[in-house]
Amino acid sequence: MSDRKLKLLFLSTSVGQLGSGLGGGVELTVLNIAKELYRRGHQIAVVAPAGSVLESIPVIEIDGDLQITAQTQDYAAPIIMPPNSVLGNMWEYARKVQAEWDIIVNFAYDWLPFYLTPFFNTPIAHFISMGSLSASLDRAAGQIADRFPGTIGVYTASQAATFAFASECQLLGSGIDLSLYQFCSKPDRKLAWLGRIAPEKGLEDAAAAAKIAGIPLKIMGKMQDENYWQKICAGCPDAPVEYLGFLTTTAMQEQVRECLALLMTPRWVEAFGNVAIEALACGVPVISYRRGGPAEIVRDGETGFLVEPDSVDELVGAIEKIDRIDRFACRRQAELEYSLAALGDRFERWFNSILKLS
Ligand code: HBI
Repeated sequence: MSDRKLKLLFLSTSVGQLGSGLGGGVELTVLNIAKELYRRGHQIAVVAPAGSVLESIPVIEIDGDLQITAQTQDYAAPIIMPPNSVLGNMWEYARKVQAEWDIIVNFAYDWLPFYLTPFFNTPIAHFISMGSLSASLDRAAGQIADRFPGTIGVYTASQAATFAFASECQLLGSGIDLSLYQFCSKPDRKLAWLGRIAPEKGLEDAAAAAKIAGIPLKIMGKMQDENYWQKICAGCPDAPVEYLGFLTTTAMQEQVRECLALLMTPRWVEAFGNVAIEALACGVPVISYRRGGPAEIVRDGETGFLVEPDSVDELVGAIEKIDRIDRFACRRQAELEYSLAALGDRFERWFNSILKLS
């Protein structure tokens, strides 16, 4: 594989500042890939909405109105561009500086970056961070998949399968900085749930399962939909649930590592489920609906359990037999499959193939 050092311009998600949690899993993905490729000697800069922070990685902050989140729109809804679109401003910046970079890497789940691609001279790689949600985006991305083969990357096969251009997608998986997650062999009697508090994440099922199992549930993540949260509390008043807020990775893993298991209750095809590998890295088994990314991550019966989607009873059944899982096997899977080194290799290989380097 070529060891040429590349100049990579990342364009971040358009729905929130990096560090706000509004960008969900893609924030962690952008941070981890930028950190790992920077460590390998590539030149990186990240273009993101003003107010973004990304540890030691240079961020070019762009003003403007945030984009509406795609998952709150109907599939056939027209694309809405706010008056002073931060997404438009980010791509105007990229157009101006494109000659200084080898590749532009798009992390926004939006129609505009795909539409603009043929107007650029510098190659553009698109990392799609969710399954199919928008007819307009699907069409524009399909045209790019045909015209620029190999330039679309995704997390998982089940995510790719939601698109007509599935066979054109590069499967890149994910990865985390394992040194940030401390293994715990002796958990307390509590469960964890991690993620944006929003309907597509199915939190109500985790609360119901915790109530039936009679085990406290610690909830962490960005409070994206307050009404949804209030409805869960009202619907399950005496569930043993506690919302701990949107924590830093260090603080989050201090809570998660002490848990019996992480519950994952996705209503949609979760593109990956970074929270699953964060739990495994702490030695925490994952109990998840057999749906989307988590179904490709969890080794059923070995590093957790996969259950019938939307079945609270099967979540409870898995909770009751969780001590059959060896917590060392969970940590080992994270080390084998989800290290930053493995992630960096996959992304370097992808960029080199786009630049037709060996
Ligand atoms: N919606 N329009 C839009 N653009 C994004 O970049 C976007 C989104 N919804 C969710 C999201 N990004 C991220 O939370 C996921 O990609 C992880």
